[in-house]
Amino acid sequence: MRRIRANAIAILTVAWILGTFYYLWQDNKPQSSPSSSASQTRGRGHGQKVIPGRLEIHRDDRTIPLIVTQPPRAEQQGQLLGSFDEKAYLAAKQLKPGDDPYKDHAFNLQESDRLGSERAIRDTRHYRCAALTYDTDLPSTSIVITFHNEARSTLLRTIKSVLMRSPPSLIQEIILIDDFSSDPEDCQLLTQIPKVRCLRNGRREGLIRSRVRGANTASASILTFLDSHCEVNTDWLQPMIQRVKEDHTRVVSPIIDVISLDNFAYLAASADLRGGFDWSLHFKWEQIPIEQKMARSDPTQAIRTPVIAGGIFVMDRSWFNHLGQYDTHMDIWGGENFELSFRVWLCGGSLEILPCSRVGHVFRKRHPYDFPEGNALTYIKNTRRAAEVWMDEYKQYYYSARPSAQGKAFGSITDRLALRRKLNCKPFRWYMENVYPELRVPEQEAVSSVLKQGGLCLETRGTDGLGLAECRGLGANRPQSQRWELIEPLIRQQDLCLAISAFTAGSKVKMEPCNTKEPRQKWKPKGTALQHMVSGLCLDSQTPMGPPVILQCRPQMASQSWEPQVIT
Ligand code: LR7
Ligand code: MN
Repeated sequence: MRRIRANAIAILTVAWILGTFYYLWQDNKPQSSPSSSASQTRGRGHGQKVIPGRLEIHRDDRTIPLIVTQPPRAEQQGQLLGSFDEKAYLAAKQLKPGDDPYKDHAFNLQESDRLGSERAIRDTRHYRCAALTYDTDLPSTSIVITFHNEARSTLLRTIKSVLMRSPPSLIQEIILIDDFSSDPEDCQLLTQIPKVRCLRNGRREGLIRSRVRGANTASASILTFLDSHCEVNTDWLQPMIQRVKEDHTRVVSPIIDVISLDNFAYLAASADLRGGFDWSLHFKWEQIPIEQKMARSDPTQAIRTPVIAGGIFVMDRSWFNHLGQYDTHMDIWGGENFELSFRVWLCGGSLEILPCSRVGHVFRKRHPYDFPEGNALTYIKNTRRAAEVWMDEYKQYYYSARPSAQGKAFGSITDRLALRRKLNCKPFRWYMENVYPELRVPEQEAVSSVLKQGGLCLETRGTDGLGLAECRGLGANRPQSQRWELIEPLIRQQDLCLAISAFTAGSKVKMEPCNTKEPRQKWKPKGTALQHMVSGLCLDSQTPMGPPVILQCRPQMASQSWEPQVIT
């Protein structure tokens, strides 16, 4: 009897110890798979979010991710790749000893091959991004990747990073468009990976027509475009789909991190950049304007951008189709990002960069492929089409910056002009004033004019005073005191310029020696009003004979209407 009791106690003790261990183990266990949508959408106030593979420091209430995105465990591999034989795929295309590793792809192929297809990369987002939550019912997306002779290892890494770092429910399919690469198997073999489809062009089409082909076959309601040598980072997709779900007219892109073309290191890009360009339609990254930067209290907020780089973006499929997809008369590479960006802004949409979404891209210094019509001619053809269709009178600056574009063939643009009319898109001037006022128009030839208000003219008095007076003289007989030269941003009279005396409403204006860098001297036309660029206030004559001041802009008011009349 005692023996039985002793045994029972021993059994109970063991069960208790095992139970305790099980309980503790449960508590530490990752709560769901790395990419399940549930783990991404747990609320902020629901305790700490546990993300597998992420090393975290808990300090105050902040969570600072250090290392992220461990490769999936062996058992997940099978599900990820299906029947695909990765080793055989990569082994079939190996560099031979003595081969130049940069020759075929303009990046170090040896290094890319050596890396493997699923390395861990640093989570480069701001730490606050990790605390954001997204809708549980985000729509899924079709990923469209076009390529021409991409290296197998970079192409595969692009695809695997998508499968590893996206909630599976958000990936409807990955559509590869093989733009007539030399080896059809580069694409074909990848269809053994679940969700991957491959379309091969029967001839070289270029990335623009290839993407349209991909978009036309996509079945998800949202399109995601990627270059063929990317690596997506933690939670890259949810922020973009969320923004597009909330407003289908938004076209969004991630911050594009840099993958070194030499050693394939994954490097964080600055979070303070947006897309810009110069008049030759050369894309460049530029600092966010200082006023916008100062107004940004939340580093996770979207950044408005005048143009997108072009390769990596998310767009509602119906919106993409409604806006006329791409200009399919553009060839091979280049210019389509301007055309799309102008069109989106002018026809009712917007473009933004989402700092909580990060995607790495191998930036190269040269094109590793040929352009059947030549690189320069192709770029000119494509950008000329963008300028001719969208830039109205501003296209003259494109031609001054790129004189060689004049007279070069660019095909018919009738259809695109009809599209622009059908969509009732705004004039390019609107884009210049509202989206990209920082893009300065080149200095024009100085033309003298009078600044007329009703029957009166703005004139200078004494050393630095100003006022309205009866307009005097005609043509060459106009007095010097009523002659103005409007050379943005300056309003000049010989060596003196119109300047505000202080940045507050009601401040007087005066004349002082010109200095293009002086913020007090910067003006721009706003309808018939003259707006001081920094204060945002407008030149106002107040009472007809009183000294002019700056006041809140009311373009309807007669006291703010200044009609420049050229003196002939
Ligand atoms: O004939 C071609 N057919 C193709 O399918 C030529 C190219 N391609 C593919 C190519 O394999 C690649 O996947 O098109 C994609 C883009 O070509 P890249 O990688 O040679 O170009 P890029 O990275 O220099 O190009 C940037 O600008 C292009 C202008 O046409 C496109 O918009 C690219 O998508 C764009 N890439 C990005 O925005 C990534 C960030 C780089 C920046 C800035
Ligand atoms: Mn690229």
